[in-house]
Amino acid sequence: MKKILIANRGEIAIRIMQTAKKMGIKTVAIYSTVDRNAPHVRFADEAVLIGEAPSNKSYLLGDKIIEVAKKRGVDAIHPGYGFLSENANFAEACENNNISFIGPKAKAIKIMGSKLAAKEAVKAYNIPMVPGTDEAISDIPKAKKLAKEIGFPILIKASAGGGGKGMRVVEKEAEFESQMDRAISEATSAFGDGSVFIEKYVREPRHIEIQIMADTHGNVVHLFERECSIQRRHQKVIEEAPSSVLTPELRSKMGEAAIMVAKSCDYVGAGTVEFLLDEAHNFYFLEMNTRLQVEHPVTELITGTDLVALQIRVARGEELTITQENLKINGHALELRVYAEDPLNNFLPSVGNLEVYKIPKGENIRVDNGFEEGMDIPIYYDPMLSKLITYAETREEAIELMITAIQNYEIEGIKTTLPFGSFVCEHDAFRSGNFNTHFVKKYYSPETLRKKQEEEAKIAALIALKQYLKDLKLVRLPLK
Ligand code: MV4
Repeated sequence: MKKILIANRGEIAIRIMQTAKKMGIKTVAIYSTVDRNAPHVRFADEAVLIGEAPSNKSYLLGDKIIEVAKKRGVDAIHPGYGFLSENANFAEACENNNISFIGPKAKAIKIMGSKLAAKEAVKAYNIPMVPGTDEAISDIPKAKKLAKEIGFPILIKASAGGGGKGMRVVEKEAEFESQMDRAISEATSAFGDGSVFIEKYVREPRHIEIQIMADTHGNVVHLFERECSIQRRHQKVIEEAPSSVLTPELRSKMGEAAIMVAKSCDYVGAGTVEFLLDEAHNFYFLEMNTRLQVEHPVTELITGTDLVALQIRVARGEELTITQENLKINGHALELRVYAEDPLNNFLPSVGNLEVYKIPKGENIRVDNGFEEGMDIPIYYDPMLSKLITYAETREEAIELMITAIQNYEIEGIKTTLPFGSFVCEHDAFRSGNFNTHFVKKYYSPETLRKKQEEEAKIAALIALKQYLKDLKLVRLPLK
C-alpha cells in the first residue's frame, strides 16, 4: 500500500494522514470548493477538487471519488467517519475497482446498518439484548399484546433509525396505539422504511461502547470501553476511557460479547459495539458502528495503540500483532468535542471567522484539530472544530487537565461549546462518576451556565481589585 486517498475533511482527514505519513504511505486529499484552503488539503501530498460545497456534490460522490483514486494510482481509500464511511455500496464499489476500502466488508456494513438485521445476526451468540421483539411489527393489536408481555414503559424504535431518530417512549398501555401510528408514519417519511420494533425501555442507562479490532485471519480483540453517556440530543459531548463503573469482570464480559458481535458478521477492521448499562449494571447490546469513531483517541491513549495504523495493517492483510492478554489499560483519557455552537443559545451553529484561534499545548494534551486562525467556518458540514483530549494517571487529574486546557484554548470570532465543557467537568455529578445519559437534560440550562460565568467574572474582578489594592499599598508604603 503506497498511496491512500482520504475521503473526508477536517480533523479526521488530518489524523489519518498523520499516521499514513508515519508509515511511509503517500496521501491524497479531496476537497470541495469551500475547503480549497483548508488545512487537510495542504497537509496531503496531493489534493483533488471534487465538487461544490454541499456534501452531496463533493464528499458524498462515491463514483467520482473512485474515479479520482484510479487516476491518481491510489491503492486504498480511508473514509474516516460520517460521509461514505458506512455506505455498503461505496465499500463494494471500491473493491470492484481494485481499491482497498479501509473498513469492513460491505456485508458487515449492511447487516449492522439495520438494527433488526443486527439482532438477527447476533441471535446465535448469546449476547444480552433488551427484552423486545426481534422482528418488524406492523400489526398493532399483536404489538400491543407483546408490549403488555414485555411490560411498560416500552420504547418503539425504527429499524432504519439511528442517532436516536425514530424513537418513542410509551409510558402506558393507553398511549400505545397512537404512538405506534406516529412511529410508523415517522419512520416511513424519514427513512422510507416503516419497520419498527419494540423494546423494554431502560430508564436510566449509561451508554458504554467497546472498541474492537479484527483482522482477516480470524483474530478479534477488544480494546476496552468508552463511556459516552454525556451527550446532548444524541450528540456526544464528552467521552472517556475507562468508564468509572466497570469492574474488571464486567469489562471482560462486555469485551467478550463485543468480540462475539464482531464474529457474527465476519467483521474486519476497527469497529465499535454499543451497549446500554442499566442501574443494576446489566448490559444490553444495542448496535454496532462499522467505522472509526470520532472518540477513538481516548482508546488510543489508554491502550498505547494507533487505531488508524491498525486499520491500515489489517487492510493490507496483515495479522494483528496485539493480543488480548497483552492489552492493558493505562491511565485515564477524556475527550471534549469542541463545536462552533452557542451553548447559551440552544446550541445554535455559530458561523463566522476564527479571528483568534490558539490551541492549548502541553504534556498529555492532544488536540485533533482541523482549523486555523483566520479561517471561516463553512456552514455546509458538521460544526465540530476539534477534539480536546487529555490524559493522566487518574480520572481526577485528567479532569483537572481538561479544565486548564479549556482555559488555555483561545477562540474569538465565534461561539463554541468550550464553556459547556468546563460546566460538565466542574459538575459534582460528573466528577463523582455517578451519571447517566440524562446528565445534560438533568443539570444543564443556559441560565446555570450564565450564572457560573457571572460568578467567575466576579471572582476575576475581585482578584484584580485585590492586586490593585496591593499595588496601591506598595505606592503608599514609602509615604508613611
Ligand atoms: C434505548 C434506550 C432505552 N431503552 N433502548 C438512543 C440511540 C440509539 N442508539 C439507542 N438509544 C437508546 N436506546 C432501550 N431499550 C435509551 C436510548 C437512549 C440513549 C442511548 C445511548 C446514548 C444516549 C441516549 C439518549 C437517549 C436515549
